[in-house]
Amino acid sequence: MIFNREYEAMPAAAMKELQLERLKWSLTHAYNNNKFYQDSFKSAGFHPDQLKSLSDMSRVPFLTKQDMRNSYPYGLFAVPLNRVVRVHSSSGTTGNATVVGYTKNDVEVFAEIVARSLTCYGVTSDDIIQVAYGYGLFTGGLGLHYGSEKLGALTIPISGGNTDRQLMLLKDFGSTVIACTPSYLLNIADHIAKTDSFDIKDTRLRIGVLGAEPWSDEMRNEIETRLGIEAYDIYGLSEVMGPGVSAECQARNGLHIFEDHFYVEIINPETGEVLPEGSEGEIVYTSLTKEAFPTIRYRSRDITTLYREPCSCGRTLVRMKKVTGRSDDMLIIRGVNVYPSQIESILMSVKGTEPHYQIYIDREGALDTMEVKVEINEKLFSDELKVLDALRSEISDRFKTMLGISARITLVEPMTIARSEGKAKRVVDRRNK
Ligand code: DLL
Repeated sequence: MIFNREYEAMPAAAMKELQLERLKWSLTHAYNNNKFYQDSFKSAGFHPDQLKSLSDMSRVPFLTKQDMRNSYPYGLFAVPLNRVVRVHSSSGTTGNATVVGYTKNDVEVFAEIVARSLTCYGVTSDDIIQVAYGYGLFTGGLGLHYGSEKLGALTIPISGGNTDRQLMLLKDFGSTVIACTPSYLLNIADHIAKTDSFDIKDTRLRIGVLGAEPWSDEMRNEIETRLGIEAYDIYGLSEVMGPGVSAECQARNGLHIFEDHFYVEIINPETGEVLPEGSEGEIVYTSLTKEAFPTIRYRSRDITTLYREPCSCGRTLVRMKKVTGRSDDMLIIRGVNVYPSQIESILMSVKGTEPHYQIYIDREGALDTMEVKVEINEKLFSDELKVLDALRSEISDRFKTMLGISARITLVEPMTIARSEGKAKRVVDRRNK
């Protein structure tokens, strides 16, 4: 099933034409109605009338997270506040938070792209969707909520946390779909394993709509095996809209980007140069239809690859590879670049480990050190010391051969590592403290 065949299965040439037409509108709208864009276009010597083809986009200046912070709270809005009906915001752990706004029409587009995403996974109006992403300023809860309603599914707005209650509703309300972060779903799976009176087989759960943080294929296997469900990826970012910028389909080969609303480019994160399709790099977004908060050439910091081979699902939309990390999350350990998701893949490929881990980076003298704490299963923990030693060396050998770095591996008891109800905090970098 395809929610909006007209756009999702549009021939590539027609999509390019549509994008060019919408880009002209979006750039002109940003330029005419927002001072930041006007100044930044002018200082780059660019006027929206100069956009004649998609390749002219490389002349448009980038928008960065810092620009957004500097414009706190409403400096990047391009409509009067009385046309804005909703705001979301990302937490400001460093500096100001970013605030994003939506008009009535933006809210409608947001709901549609989430409904399209749900349809990608095979979810229909017959489903019962337990929305366990946080409701509030985070886009996850309300984003999934309105998308689910748009699809016509029964929507349960439980929000994140209160795991006992999640289990109760899973059973009593007959939820067939759960939407939350992958780390929270694992947390729920652990809870189920500890609760004698609860058997997942007594529920109707069949699909997980998981995203908001990187998660590996190994993590997917673990979730699917433990809960007997299909786990699908949903991606998005508040600056661009929220969840539903792209979604995996049942072919499970990358995520389709809803190109009638977002124009994407891949750039070299060091130089800003646009790279040909098929190259790995930072994905840059330009909104095509957003009214309240246009995002023009926004540098997401997310690293991925785009490709256009035909997909068996029938969608013609460009696909992006699963995002395995942000360029900001990349750890440089003694000169070696490592993403937390690579560490996750290694840990999960070793038998006996649990999918809960945390990475600690320190500096001793001039040298970076890395410690990886990982939970191991209960049975192993009570095993002899030499079994644990063997496991530790197996993990540490894999780090050396696969990543080229040495790490101190600490095996810890189940339930030692803090659990999340939203995005997991995997890395504790203590180098500049
Ligand atoms: O996390 C929106 C969202 C909510 C997506 C619910 C999916 C589900 P932000 O809080 O602004 O928005 O964080 C955006 O999270 O730039 C990525 O680095 C990361 N991210 C989001 N989805 C995925 C995913 C929401 N499926 C940032 N895989 C993005 C990997 C993801 N990383």
